[in-house]
Amino acid sequence: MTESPPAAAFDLVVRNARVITAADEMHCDIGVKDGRIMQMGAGLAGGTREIDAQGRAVTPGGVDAHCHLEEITSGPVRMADDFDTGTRAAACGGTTTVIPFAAQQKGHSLRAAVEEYRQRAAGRAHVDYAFHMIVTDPTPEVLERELPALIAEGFTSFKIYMTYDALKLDDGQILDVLSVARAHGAMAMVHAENAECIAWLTRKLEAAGRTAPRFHAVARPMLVEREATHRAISLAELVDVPILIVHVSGREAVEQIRWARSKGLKIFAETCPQYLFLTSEDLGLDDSYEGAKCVCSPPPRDSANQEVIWDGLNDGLFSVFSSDHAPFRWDGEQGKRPQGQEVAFGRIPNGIPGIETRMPLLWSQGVLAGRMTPQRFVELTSTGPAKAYGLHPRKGCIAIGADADLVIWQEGDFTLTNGMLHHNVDYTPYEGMQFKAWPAMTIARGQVLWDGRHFTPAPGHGQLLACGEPSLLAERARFTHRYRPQCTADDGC
Ligand code: DUC
Ligand code: ZN
Ligand code: ZN
Repeated sequence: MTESPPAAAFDLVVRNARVITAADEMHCDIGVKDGRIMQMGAGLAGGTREIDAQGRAVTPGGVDAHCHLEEITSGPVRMADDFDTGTRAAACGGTTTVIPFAAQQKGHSLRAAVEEYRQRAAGRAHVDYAFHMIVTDPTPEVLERELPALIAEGFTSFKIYMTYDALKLDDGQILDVLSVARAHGAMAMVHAENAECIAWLTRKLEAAGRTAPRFHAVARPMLVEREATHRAISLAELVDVPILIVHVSGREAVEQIRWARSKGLKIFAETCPQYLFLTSEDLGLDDSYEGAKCVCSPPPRDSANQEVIWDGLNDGLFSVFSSDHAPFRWDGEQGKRPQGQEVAFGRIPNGIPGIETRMPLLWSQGVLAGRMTPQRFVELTSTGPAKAYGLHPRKGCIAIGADADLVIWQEGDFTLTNGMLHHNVDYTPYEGMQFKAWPAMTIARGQVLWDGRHFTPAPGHGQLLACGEPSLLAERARFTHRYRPQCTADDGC
């Protein structure tokens, strides 16, 4: 009788890894069983699959906590990436968890938006995903029933807009939704730009015939972001709730956030690659339409502001570094040239692709260029977002019990072209940029999705994650009033 070989101790062992976490660095093997990290140490027992990391850096898989996939848009415009192509690109760039947005349509229910978005994603995503909600119509039904129930079900963050007609809330509505965040333990993300100032400037510029893409940045100067950031901070202080200001672009908003923190307010912040690697000059120096490729909001600023963002990334101002991937194609009817037309800047779809380049850009130009420690890189791209949105410690760390979401980094200089990318967009704003590294391998819950050359599709491998209470909320803001009208006797404040 022949004996069958002993079962391997692990499904996968990654050997000889230079493991980098938000706090530490260690050389060890990582043993994976049933999609989770089961053991870490030297000389682990065998795995069904063995991967030799050869001493290369291994970081937690990225958590891209701000990306737009298959979101409903107005008019003829459509987002180019869905849950299939968007999560494929994410995986090839080292991201193993994405958090896109289930957007409420004004006049419709928030619950319906979440359910519809759940259907769109089901069985299609290659990496795990959670949803933020976008609250555009805070009716009593939404405030009193839908939002509390959805938060309890694991949708513990939502975005509110201070601009865009189809999305924006007024100050009273913002106070209402922030009160729900406080009472039920959700993280409110704020898009802070002053809608009236933008509308007024846009009218003036268009009346003067200044309609080229570069005037997008003129219509959204830093003061409109500064004013709205200050207002959002004040509204959060009034309600006594932490908030997270998304896609902070430069000095003026940064100053407001530093001021708020100096008062002890719990104001968190996110920034994105476009504020490190693009400037307003990328929107055009003349009236060429090419600059539409880099139209996003807030717009990229200048090189001095890029330095302010680098400082904030390194000194702890920012907790989260996201892509704000908002994919619109260049060619065709549904993207940057709606119905094939070059349109005035105010009608150019806002957003740029970046889900795949987010991690390699920051690893190349931050860590390998000596501008950021590898630990800070992990904090910003993985651990911080997982903590901000209630996914830690399952996501965002390399630790026993965590999901086996891993990136093995390969160093090597190359020039990026869009043809190397896996999104469904026909351009990248980073065309021609020098990179120093790219993921040699991306592993999502123990499964190799990207091996440095090939993507192995795994539709349905990505699962919808229920988020817990964001751990960043654990520290409450300081109380500002003895009498707080938002409190009722039984809401625990
Ligand atoms: N700005 C946003 O607020 N969302 C999508 C993309 C953008 O540029
Ligand atoms: Zn936004
Ligand atoms: Zn966005």
